[in-house]
Amino acid sequence: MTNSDLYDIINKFNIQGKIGGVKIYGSGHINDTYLLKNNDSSLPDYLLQKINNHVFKDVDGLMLNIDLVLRHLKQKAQNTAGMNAELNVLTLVKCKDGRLSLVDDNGGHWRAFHFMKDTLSYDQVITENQALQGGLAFGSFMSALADLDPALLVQTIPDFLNIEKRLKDLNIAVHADSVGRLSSVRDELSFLLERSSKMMNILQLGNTGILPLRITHNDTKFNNVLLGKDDRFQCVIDLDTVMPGYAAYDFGDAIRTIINQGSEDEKDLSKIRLNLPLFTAFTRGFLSETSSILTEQEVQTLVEGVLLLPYMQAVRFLTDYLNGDVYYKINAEGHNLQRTRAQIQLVRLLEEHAEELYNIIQKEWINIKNESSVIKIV
Ligand code: ADP
Ligand code: GN1
Ligand code: MG
Repeated sequence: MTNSDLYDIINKFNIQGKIGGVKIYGSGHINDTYLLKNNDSSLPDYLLQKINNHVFKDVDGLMLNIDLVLRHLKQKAQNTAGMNAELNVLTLVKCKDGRLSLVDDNGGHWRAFHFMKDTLSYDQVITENQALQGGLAFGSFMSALADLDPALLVQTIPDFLNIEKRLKDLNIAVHADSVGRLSSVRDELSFLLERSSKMMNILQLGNTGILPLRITHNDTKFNNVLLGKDDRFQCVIDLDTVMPGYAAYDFGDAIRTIINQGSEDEKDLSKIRLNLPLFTAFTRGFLSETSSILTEQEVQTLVEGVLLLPYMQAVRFLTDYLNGDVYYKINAEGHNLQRTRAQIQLVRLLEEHAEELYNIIQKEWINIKNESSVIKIV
């Protein structure tokens, strides 16, 4: 994509001022992101994104979801002390023709947001405060959407976190073995298949109505929260997968990136270690923001989400590896296998510590419930 192509696209958005510089931005695996620097520093910078329409087939539906969710969140922020609709909720920039996204001459789909000044996102969590802030961010996001009907949102990727469907896709990839990689992944495959039935529990509890379907983010890795001054959480981003889901999905996917001392694709598996203080801090933040909406059953299943989400990620990475790397961006041959191995190692450690994690969640939950009942009595 040349700079002149990019400027043709930029000029079709309702952008204030003049854009003086464009740079590739972020570390996402799906979309392409650009930071647009405004020549006038009193006007906003912008974030332009090319939406991956091989992954998101219904871009119009996706943009309507995002617009609806942002309008709901902005209204909530306006009515909440200490919140600011401009700073704490993403602002979508429409096209000059009033549409939410545009299609370029090559069929590429584009959208733009205000760039949140003086914020950072982290691929890796360092401090307990950051983990706490992540919990507050994703917890308040879920709470603020608890009164919006999930049926109003389209499924931007059908069965996105449906583990039964993900295992079927893995099975198809195994049988096709389209690029001849199956013989090199026998150990990883056995590890995943041995656990398949036990990983169905959340889905089954959801299907029988024991777990409520709510609006969830579904991609709560830690770099999808922007932190501002003093690492205070400012804003939840990356809303492409906001759709109906279960609370344990958001809790589990956030913990996947927060508790792991190594990176998501760590090559040296000995570097994958659990950081329990970070887990506790995130749990505290998340539960304190969701204590008035979560049911006891949801709290009971949070630890299962912690096991399920890295497991599902391993299933998805391995499927993509077997399919010849057609879904996630990769930086080298074998990257998806390396990611699979790192997630499997994480699942191993999480299984060993599952009881401890469950006890931490229970302890935090009881403390928060006690605190809120004391406040009510007072
Ligand atoms: P992806 O789907 O590729 O992960 P994101 O929407 O998460 O795309 O954006 C990629 C990165 O760009 C984020 O991790 C964050 O660092 C940055 N970013 C995204 N939106 C904004 C924004 N509105 N303001 C500032 N930074 C942003
Ligand atoms: C992708 O776009 P990004 O990098 O935030 C993926 C998530 C995975 C994540 C793993 C639409 O998220 O589901 O959890 O990679 N998004 C999609 O890092 O598949
Ligand atoms: Mg992202």
